[in-house]
Amino acid sequence: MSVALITGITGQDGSYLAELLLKKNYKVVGMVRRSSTVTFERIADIQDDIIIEQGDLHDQSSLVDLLERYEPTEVYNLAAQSFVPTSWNQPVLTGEVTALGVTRLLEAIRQVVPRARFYQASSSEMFGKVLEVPQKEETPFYPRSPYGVAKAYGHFITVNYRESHDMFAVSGILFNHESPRRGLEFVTRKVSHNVARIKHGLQKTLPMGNLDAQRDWGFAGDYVEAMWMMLQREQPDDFVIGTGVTQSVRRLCELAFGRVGLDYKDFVTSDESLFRPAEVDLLIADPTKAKTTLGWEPKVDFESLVNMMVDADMERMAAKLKQ
Ligand code: NAP
Ligand code: F7E
Repeated sequence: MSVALITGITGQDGSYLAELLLKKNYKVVGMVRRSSTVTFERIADIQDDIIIEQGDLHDQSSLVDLLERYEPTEVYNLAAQSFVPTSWNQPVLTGEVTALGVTRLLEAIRQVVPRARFYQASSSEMFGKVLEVPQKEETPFYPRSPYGVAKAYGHFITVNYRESHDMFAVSGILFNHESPRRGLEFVTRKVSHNVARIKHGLQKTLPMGNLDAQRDWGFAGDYVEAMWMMLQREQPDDFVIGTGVTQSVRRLCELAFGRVGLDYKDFVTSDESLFRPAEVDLLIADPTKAKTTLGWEPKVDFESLVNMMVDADMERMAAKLKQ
């Protein structure tokens, strides 16, 4: 039986990946960090089908212990401090978890299960102030935040373990991907959640940052399939995963408010504090290699994604108000 260890299983991607691997009959072990309250909302439906173990990317011995006990055949490193604005306020923590945490895990794998296949959750934020449009596997990095810098470290240490120790270690350079399970602070979910609040009369305005920023947004459920596909190949390799289409935050607002019959211009206000010290203005993927070599393509387009998220938040809000 294939055994997968997922770090970050309580996050958006961890929950979708765990569901995918269960369908493929994997034994799924999810690493969670200790907290005073339970953070299993996203994995509530599958909690009885997976094994949940405590561990932390700060703590090497917890990683070694998990690998020794479960001997996973595949390890997916999805855990990270993943919110870009927080990385300016907590740059050292971001480096500890999002960068050095990757080395801790790779080193533990090298010592305990060197034949295990390793997936690193790299990010389009590494392209930052882009040096090429669209961005592909060979595009040089120019990260614009401590988060992007930490991810560039995680990317290169993964390449380095592959080349130094002959490990099956790969990096998926994923562009923004969203879902109704996205954290509330990220822009798509912030908008869908607040559209539902405004439509239900719970608030009147939505303060936003840079509406001109452009992102290549896809659906998280599609993107976890690419993670799995990358670990099934004969040779380890890195892939850019995205849709190849870019949209502005303004267009996101227009579509999301439009979905419930409202005009975003009547509600969205500008809040200087939400602008970033250094912005990533334009991201757009060239996913040709993923399509031709991996056979991966996104199934959900941007408008369907926005509709899915707004509809889910409208339902959640209606259910909450009924209680
Ligand atoms: P997310 O929802 O923020 O989930 C992050 C996960 O990491 C959570 O389960 C969190 O646990 C866990 N975590 C944080 N610090 C930890 C630590 N010290 N030790 C162990 N676990 C820790 O992120 P996501 O959107 O699912 O993204 C998954 C991964 O892909 C992340 O590495 C992210 O940086 C990367 N990525 C995401 C995107 C995207 O658009 N979503 C694009 C490219 C790359 P708690 O639940 O306890 O907080
Ligand atoms: O911002 C602009 C903001 O926070 C997107 C993470 O998953 O994807 C994500 O990083 C854009 C930025 O995601 C608001 O300035 C405007 O240009 O949703 P976001 P992100 O920073 O792109 C990458 C690939 C990752 O790897 C990360 O882990 O939206 N924006 N107004 C705003 N953003 C937020 N959050 N809130 C606003 O009010």
